[in-house]
Amino acid sequence: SGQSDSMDVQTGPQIEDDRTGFSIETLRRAIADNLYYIQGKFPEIATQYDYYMALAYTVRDRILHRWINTVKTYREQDVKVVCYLSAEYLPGPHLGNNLVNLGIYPQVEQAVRASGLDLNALLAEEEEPGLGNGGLGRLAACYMDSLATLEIPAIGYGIRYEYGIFDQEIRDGWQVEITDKWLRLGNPWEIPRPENAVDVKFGGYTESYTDDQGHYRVRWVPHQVVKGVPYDTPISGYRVNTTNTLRLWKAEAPESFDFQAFNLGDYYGAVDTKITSENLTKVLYPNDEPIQGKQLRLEQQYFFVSCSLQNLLKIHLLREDPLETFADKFAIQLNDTHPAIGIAELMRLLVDEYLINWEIAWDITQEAFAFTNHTLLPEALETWSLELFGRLLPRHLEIIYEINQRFLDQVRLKYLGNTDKLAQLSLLDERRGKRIRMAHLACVGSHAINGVAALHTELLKTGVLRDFYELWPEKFSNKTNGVTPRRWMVLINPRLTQLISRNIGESWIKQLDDLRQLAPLANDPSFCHEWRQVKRAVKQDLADYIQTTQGLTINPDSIYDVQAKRFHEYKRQHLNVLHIVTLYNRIKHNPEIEMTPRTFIFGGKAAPGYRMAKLIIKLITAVGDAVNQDPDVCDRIKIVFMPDFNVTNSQRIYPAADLSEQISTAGKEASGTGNMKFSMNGALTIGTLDGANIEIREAVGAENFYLFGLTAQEVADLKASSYNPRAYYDSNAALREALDLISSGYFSHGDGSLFQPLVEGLLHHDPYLVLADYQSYIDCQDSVGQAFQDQETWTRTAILNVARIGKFSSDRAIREYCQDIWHVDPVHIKLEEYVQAKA
Ligand code: NBY
Repeated sequence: SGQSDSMDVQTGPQIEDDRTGFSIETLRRAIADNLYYIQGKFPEIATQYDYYMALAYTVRDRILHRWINTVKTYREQDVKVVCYLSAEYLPGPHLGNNLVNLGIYPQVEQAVRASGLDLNALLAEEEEPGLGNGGLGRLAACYMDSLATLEIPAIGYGIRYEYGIFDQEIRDGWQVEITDKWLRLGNPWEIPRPENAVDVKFGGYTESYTDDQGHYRVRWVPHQVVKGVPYDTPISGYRVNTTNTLRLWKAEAPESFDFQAFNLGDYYGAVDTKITSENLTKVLYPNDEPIQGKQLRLEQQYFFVSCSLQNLLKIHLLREDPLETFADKFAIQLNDTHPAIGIAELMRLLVDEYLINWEIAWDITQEAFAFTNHTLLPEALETWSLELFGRLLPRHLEIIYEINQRFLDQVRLKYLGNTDKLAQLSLLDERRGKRIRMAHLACVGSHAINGVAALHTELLKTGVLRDFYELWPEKFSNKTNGVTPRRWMVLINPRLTQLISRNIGESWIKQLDDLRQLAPLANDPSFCHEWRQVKRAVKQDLADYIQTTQGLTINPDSIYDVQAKRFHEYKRQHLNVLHIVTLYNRIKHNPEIEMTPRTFIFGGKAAPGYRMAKLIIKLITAVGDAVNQDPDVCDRIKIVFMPDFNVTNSQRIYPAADLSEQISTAGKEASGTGNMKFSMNGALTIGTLDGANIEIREAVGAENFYLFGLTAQEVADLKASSYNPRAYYDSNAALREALDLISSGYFSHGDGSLFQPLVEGLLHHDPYLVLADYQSYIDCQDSVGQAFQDQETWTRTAILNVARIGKFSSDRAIREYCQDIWHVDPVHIKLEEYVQAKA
């Protein structure tokens, strides 16, 4: 398995090294050593967390060996490197994933048992780095996994937030936010590299000067300087030696500034600088839409992008490559517009600091950058006011003016006299105060632009980016998202993994299309029986967990109907609630009614300032309180809200789901990635023709997918023809009854006002067409309920879903990025004997 390429060459008696060996005894001794020498503890006083740390360091040592060989090889071979720029990463807990990738899960399990411990208990001790909001941050993590597994040289650059996404608690049915102190007990997976710190400038002014050769130059005199310190985390690949780097930047005060203040006797000023500097990377903004006008957010973006680009230039020059070849050595991917300031920053570095002329610098920049868009909601496109931007980044504002002027000159040639086109394409939005459009900057400065699902890319071309598509159709391509099967199948669903591998071997873990070999087994009764047993066991696990954590009893034979994702009106968790209330009304009207038992499981966070999203959470818990207790219901319906949906908690949920709710208004969800995780674990999908749902349905077959709702085109048409939600209410008795029950105060102790904003919003505005899709959704859910009665057919359908889901591996997505956008090739990493490596 490539664990020790050159070790077998050695002859003679051999004791495995404590830091590289894989035998159970060596691992056991390494854990004991690390407990003693790293944690400074002995068994009598060691906590589970101490043992987790000891084990984490044991695994890290094995990874380090591969990591160092990887870095060495990249240096020596002068390879082209992918640089993924993302303000967010949600890697999830590292330990279990690294055990899977290294192929030492069984050995470590035994070594831990030999130490009198339980591996699952130790795994549960890890605090996950919640350095992202949702899909966008998790996508970055899946892509880092696939890059390493495909042996592609890559660096992920981001921000080391001291506080990640808040922990969610539910109190009295409402979301309460708790600060996420994930670094409190230390982080064994990161290595600080203070020697590679860089300075980042902010504020001040620019001035021009003439250099020795008589060239006109600009110098930026900043008001403040912040130091960026990199913290590196190894990203292992699956059963390969390749171990890439996730480099996250922490902001600190630069020493020189402190000294200045101290010398002047300004102690408070010095400490103050330190505090303001460190504030920069203190906390992740918990919004999954741009935050209007928050200076600190722009500071975060510029900070990590400047650190990263300075770092790349340093690497490039260390290799003694000329600057002109920069784009041959680095492919820089912008994960949404959050790092788009990088385009102006690379121009500044090349033109002002490295004295390259503008045209050459611009060619390098355009060739290096590529841009991924993740949203279709026009209100979610990032813009910055000129005033704020110019105050913080005066030189970048000048550079953006220059980029814009040259760009618009080009546009003018193409669209003679068409001033509307100029205004539409400009990097500056001249309406509603002057603002910089970051998506326009990203498009102009990149050689490639992509959406994240086929429909999304098509809608970009005809919607928010249509003018750019008209100008440069060749820049556009689709890259449908994918997720890593290592974490989302192998790690989280060992039962299913073993069943699959016992039948078709293990190749699917790296070649997910090989799951196709399962298709014939869908007709094999004994395989189907085993599949059902696996599902049943996994559902029992979740039932046990819910019993222990919430004291709620759920029925593992009921349909687990799951909606787990951020709370957003366009994702329509409230449509799901209307279905629940409709079923409840049916029971109240006819207590004897036949109904397939269902457990509705919700999970997800709302942005702290998003009132409607928080009210929808309250509605779910309120309906749950009423329905779960009602003796008439007789356990036919149960509602569970799983608090604090994050990577760790999601890992219990995906494997247990029977039904995956992907019910966004068509044309609003760029792709979705949870939809893929559910399908991979054998859930059937109920969904609209939105995002990647469309491609999932195509892949698994229309007959194996529960489709409902308006199409994106029908949504657009209905909105254009003055949609009247009230008419649906008036003409649909069940819908009316459901909404009336909510307004009546039935779920709010008689308080008829609590859910008014929600109900009134639906009746009078309903921007996401909940009422228009209601009946179609109910009908579809009724057929789901029917279908679940026939377990044989249901299981067959689930197996076919898994057999045909191969396309949605992030390996496929990354291969497409490599071929079409980055033009990078795999680099095989051989392991040197580590004693030699050290010498
Ligand atoms: O990106 C999500 C999309 O909604 C989803 O459809 C897609 O599958 C996924 C991956 O492509 N977008 C998303 O998660 N966005 C954010 O989390 C986000 C975070 C911060 C900001 C904007 C969006 N921000 O402006 O600060």
